[in-house]
Amino acid sequence: MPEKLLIVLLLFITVACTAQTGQTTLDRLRCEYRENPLGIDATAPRLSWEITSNKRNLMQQAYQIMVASSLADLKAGKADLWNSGKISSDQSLGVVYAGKPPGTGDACFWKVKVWTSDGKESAWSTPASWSMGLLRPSDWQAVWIGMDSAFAGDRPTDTFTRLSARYLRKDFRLPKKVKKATAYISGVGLYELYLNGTKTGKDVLAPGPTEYNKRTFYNTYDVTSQLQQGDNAIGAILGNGRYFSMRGNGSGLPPITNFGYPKMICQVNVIYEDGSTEKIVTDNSWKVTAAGPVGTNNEYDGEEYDATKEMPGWSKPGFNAASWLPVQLVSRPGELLVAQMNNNIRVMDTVRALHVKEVKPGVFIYDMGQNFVGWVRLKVKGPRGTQVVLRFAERLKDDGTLYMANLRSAKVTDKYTLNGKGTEDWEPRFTYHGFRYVEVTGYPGKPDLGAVEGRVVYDDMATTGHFETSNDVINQIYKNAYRGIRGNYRGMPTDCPQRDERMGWLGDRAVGARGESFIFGNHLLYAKWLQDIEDAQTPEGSVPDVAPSYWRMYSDNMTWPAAYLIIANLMYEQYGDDQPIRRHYASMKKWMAYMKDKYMKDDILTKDTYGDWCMPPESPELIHSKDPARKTAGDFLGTSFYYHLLTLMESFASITGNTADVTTFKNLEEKVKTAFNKKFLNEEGGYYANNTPTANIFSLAYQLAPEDRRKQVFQHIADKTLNDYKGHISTGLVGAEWLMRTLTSYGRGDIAYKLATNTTYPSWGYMAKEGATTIWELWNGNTADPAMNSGNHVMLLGDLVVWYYQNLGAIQPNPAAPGFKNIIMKPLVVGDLKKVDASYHSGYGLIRSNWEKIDQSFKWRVSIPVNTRATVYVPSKEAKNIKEGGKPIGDNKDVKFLRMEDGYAVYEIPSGNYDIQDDF
Ligand code: RAM
Repeated sequence: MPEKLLIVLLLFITVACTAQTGQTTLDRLRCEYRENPLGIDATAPRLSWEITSNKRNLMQQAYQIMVASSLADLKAGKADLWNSGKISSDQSLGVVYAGKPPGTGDACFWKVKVWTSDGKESAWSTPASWSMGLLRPSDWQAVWIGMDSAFAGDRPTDTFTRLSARYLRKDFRLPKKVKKATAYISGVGLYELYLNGTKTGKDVLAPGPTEYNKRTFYNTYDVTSQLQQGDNAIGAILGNGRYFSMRGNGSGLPPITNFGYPKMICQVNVIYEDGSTEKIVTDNSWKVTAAGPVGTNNEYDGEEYDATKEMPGWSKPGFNAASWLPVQLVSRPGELLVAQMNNNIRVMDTVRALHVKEVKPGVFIYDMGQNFVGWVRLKVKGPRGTQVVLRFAERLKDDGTLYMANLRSAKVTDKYTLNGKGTEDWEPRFTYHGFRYVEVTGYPGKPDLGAVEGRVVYDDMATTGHFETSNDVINQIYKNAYRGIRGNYRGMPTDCPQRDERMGWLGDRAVGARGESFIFGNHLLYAKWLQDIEDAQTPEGSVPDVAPSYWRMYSDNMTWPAAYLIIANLMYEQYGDDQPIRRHYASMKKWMAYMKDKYMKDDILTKDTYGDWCMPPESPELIHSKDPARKTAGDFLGTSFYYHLLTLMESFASITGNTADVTTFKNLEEKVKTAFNKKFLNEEGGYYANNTPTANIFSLAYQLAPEDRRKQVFQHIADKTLNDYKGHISTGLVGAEWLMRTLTSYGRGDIAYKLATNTTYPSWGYMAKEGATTIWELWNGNTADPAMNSGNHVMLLGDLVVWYYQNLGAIQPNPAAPGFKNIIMKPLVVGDLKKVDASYHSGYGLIRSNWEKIDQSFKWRVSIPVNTRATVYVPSKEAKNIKEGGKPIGDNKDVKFLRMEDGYAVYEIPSGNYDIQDDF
């Protein structure tokens, strides 16, 4: 067919289809908030879709879902699993599957169509799918295998533990043609699966880390294309990850739980073309060796790889494994082996070095241009047996060599021994580093710039947010935040990625998670982490400060474990997902009761461990302030947090239908509030505790202060910040949780803007000015003692990113209609800020807010996804000059004027794109 004719034909088809669907399309079908997930174990999974349209004012009025066990059936309109019929509902997020319960391993194909408020019926969506995992323990014919002892060269009990990777393998025959093959695998600490010589999937550092003695994850992969009729081989490499401890006794660190030697379980379910089936399972016919090239691997200390020990063909059929040992059948790690519902980590980005310098003979330092997390890929050519050593650091010393002091005992050293055959490309598997600079020694000759390439690894999740303003300081800080946040996702949110710590500290995320959730689709990671927290709860009810509890820190603190409730609430508000609240309600309630019984005295919660952690200290070398005037009392923090959590529990109780609890929580709230005000409100001065901004912030943010006192209390925050702290931040991570939003909601967005754009100490801008490309652990990270001074922490961000999106960007979920079903859009037009371009991809679609202030006019382009509405605050003295699409806004029938409020004209607008302008 001539090309022109084809184009005309395609155009005709497109026009015809568009006409039929009214330019409304269904897109991004998700099951359990993932795209075509494999091996899920939710038997009533939640289905979601997005509707896009070029029409305004469009709501979904009904939907129909069809689910079939084969794609052909679904396409033919047969739904043997579920045909929901036409359901009148505007729900398009998290619709619970209500068909026939799918069985173990079953594939489910689904499609959806909707009826919209313009009276139209959409076409069916493109089909999507999911598959079930192994639902019952009896579906596992595979057993756990490994070797419960050390191999030659291992030093499992040293302070710096060393344990080589274990290679496991087996040959097998598949007598017939394979139609479909699915691998279910878990290997702890970490595994890589190989079939017939190739690695399965793109995941790295899999599976996700868990409270192993309770729960272990398995992953599911479609391996059909990796198998063949006839001879096959399966193999796996097991690394230590967080299962086999990175440190033994005597490290001076809190002891890291050692769960034991690496082990795995794997089952490949094969379906032949003729319908018969077969299972390839881990059992005692497998063999194991630790004599392969991947030697010791330790997340703190690095990985060693000896290419002279490579075993060509080890995961291909027919390999001679005579020197390998038979595996042992070993005990399972914990009670539960469950499907991992959050994505694994992947290589998400690559970074090229800016320059390389030979700082001493044979010592080459690469500057990667940014602090990031992952590793480097090494390219090298040279004689067999040559060893190249790579070390990593965040900073350099004055002489240009690596500054390692703040990494504490972490050795962060990768070693590669060449096999000498041509150009060799290598990257590690079972370690990761947090670094900007790479030191290369032992390299044969002079390495060129391309000899190392940065590999950025973090949990596979979408970047959902975009944020840019006319202010360079804010833009730079945003980039630093973005890098720091992604770098601290390691299947759990870690505090830091570089030193001998890297733990899932709860407090760091109590507020951070909310800001992060604008930038990254972190829903499933945090849902997973809430489970880690519950798994780490003691039978008595104590919740640790670190989860998974690899460091057993049960200090019975109030402010760190508060993250458990705060993040469950965030999942609800940001993603419209109430499952975490439902799942964890009982455990949260138990924790609240535990803390009350143990630490509440006269309605004051007396316990606190960390204070307002890492507030700016009085002198540059200090880690923590010693000045009592800067510190906020522990019982103040404990009680204000306890009160806030009671209000969350009250709302969780009504969400979950625990109506009796609503009153109980409410009554206790009243008592705590009374005691709090009695103890901490200075009646005369009108401030709280010792009048730190942190103390006053919480009494306002948590609505503890009596209404008639609030203005006065707020004045103290403003005065102290402007006078005592010369317009600078005075809080640590706790106070920062509500700082920017409190300043803004009390009418001093200008002070918030000052803090956000400062470049003098202490400020986020100061970090950037001093060369930071991430966020520091300490405000004085460039001068403080290296004993606790990471260059890549996110906790001090506080609510800055929330403020960027919600206030500057004007994209805020309305908790009354969670998941951005209703969006509050109230831009803070402040200081010399001329422009903000923010967008956020919500579960309903892309929300955009792009404003610009030019002289006497305010221009605002807004996009509201189909099936949502927004309450829009247009900065205006009087509404009369406001236009939309060049015409008076009042002419627009889709826009409803609600009221004037505090210098804003407030409208309700339905879905669509709007061009708003106010000339004042
Ligand atoms: C340090 C880190 C971490 C913090 C704890 C209390 O280990 O700064 O982020 O949460 O202390």
